[in-house]
Amino acid sequence: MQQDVGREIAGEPGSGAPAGGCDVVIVGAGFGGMYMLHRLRGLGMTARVFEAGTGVGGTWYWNRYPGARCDVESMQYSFGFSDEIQQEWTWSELFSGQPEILRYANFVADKLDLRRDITFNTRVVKADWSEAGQCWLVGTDGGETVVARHVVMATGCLSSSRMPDIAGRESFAGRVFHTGQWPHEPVDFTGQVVGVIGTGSSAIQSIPVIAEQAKHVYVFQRTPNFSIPSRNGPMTAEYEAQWKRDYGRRRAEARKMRSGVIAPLNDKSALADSEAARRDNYEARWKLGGTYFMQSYNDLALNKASNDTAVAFVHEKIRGIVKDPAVAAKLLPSNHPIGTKRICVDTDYYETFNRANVTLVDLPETPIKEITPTGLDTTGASYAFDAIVFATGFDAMTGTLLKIDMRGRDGATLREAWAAGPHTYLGLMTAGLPNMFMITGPGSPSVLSNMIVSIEQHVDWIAECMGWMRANQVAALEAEQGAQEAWVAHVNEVAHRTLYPQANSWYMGANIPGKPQVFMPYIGGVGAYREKCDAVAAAGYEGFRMTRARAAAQAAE
Ligand code: NA7
Repeated sequence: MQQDVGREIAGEPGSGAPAGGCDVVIVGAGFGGMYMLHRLRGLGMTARVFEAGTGVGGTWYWNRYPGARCDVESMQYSFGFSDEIQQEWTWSELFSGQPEILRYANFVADKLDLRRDITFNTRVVKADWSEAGQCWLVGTDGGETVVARHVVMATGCLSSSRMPDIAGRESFAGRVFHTGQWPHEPVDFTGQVVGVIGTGSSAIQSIPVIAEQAKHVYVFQRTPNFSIPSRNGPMTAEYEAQWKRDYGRRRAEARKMRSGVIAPLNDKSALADSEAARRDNYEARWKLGGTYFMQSYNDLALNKASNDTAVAFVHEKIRGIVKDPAVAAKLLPSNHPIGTKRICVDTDYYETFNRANVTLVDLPETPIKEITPTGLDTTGASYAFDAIVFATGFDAMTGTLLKIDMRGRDGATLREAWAAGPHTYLGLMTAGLPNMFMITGPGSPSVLSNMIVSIEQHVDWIAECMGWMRANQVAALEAEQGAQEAWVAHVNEVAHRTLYPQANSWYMGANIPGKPQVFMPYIGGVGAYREKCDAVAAAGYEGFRMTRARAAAQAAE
């Protein structure tokens, strides 16, 4: 049983901020944490934000690798809550690169004067629930303990980067990088030989840029991925004005879409078109570029035969772009349906393999034996390089949350509660951990959606919930076990109606040895999910149990 120190610190449990503390501790100052802070201020609540980095921006603060870019259009991947912000900010490209998105995050932080409530360079390492105080005691790596009525985890879905367990990894004497923890100072690969491990989204974006600079690049590929050209380009004044004139309507429309992105849909099965019509359609989508390719037909994620037609088209494109047929053959993804691993979006990825200074090493053919002081040995050859880039991904969706030692009611830990995979109610809360909210947690659309749209929806829901709790003198709110298990079953059931679970993806936890293999995000769509969350709130927070503030409970006796 945890030592309950909340009574002394917090005094009588009420529904406002505990004595000597604040209403809310927010963990993380990415887009989720920033908007949460702003909303809470609007409610007159006090909040403290803790951020491990030295600045705001979250994902866009850490992922500074060459070529890092958002695969959702900037006019859509941006905050919609403030007309002033959306009218004032100007994007220079259709799909913005990391530096510009980070500038945008800083612009928002300045505009809303957010930094005065953010403690940078500080990680939250533990959080203990005090039953007596009905509040959390939040501990940081700086040794500070903060008392708060609520905790909001705005920790991001891809924030724990992962280094693979390859023998000899520590022995490499050259420079070592991970795409998710790229240095802040410019990295110059001029004249250098670089080994890139991984061919996920981060690798696919960075390899063409590194290859422009480096003397030679060795790409170590375990699983080929599907990638669609982004067709990025400069923002035109006309396109921007079109959006800005119509932002109100378009943001509302995006919130109802499955993906939170306004996209050209096609309400037709791929099998309903003739082969020639299908080819024309795929050609048009390939020219349009980006993730819209997956919306070529309405059943690419549902029907294997339909999906196969899209696979065949992309294979043909890869064969057409890559000049050496043997290299092209190695780049053809074949062990998962297209889109069931996050579809990649690139600028000149496949073209890069036509360069004389790029070599593809197929790991299934010649697996890695070990990393050596000078490079890497596979079963086929030894490679020497000056630098290694690990583009090996993240412990997605749960990694960062589980690093924090969270102990809820009766000492129940998050780690135990999630031993068989994340169990949440609506991806917002977990039973046993009262007043602990997650922004885009597992069990919500999160990574399958436009993250900013989903962040705004969660922040609005959480802020309204906290306002409601205060107005109704509720000290604590917690997911009911039954409601949670029904939601987990629904999340699973919907996922298994699709082809997604067929891939060994990070959506399934498959990239982390020993991680439970469950489909973590909610695939039911952003619009339907929002309706469900709103209905739960309208029904007096159905599926949540409440503890009334002591004064209110006494008055009722
Ligand atoms: P991903 O998509 O998880 O990609 C990681 C890549 O690293 C992937 O190709 C992996 O191959 C590869 N990998 C991982 N471990 C190893 C080892 N031990 N040996 C060789 N190759 C390995 O991460 P990203 O950062 O690219 O993208 C994450 C998300 O960020 C992306 O989906 C966007 O939403 C933005 P595997 O496929 O596991 O065989």
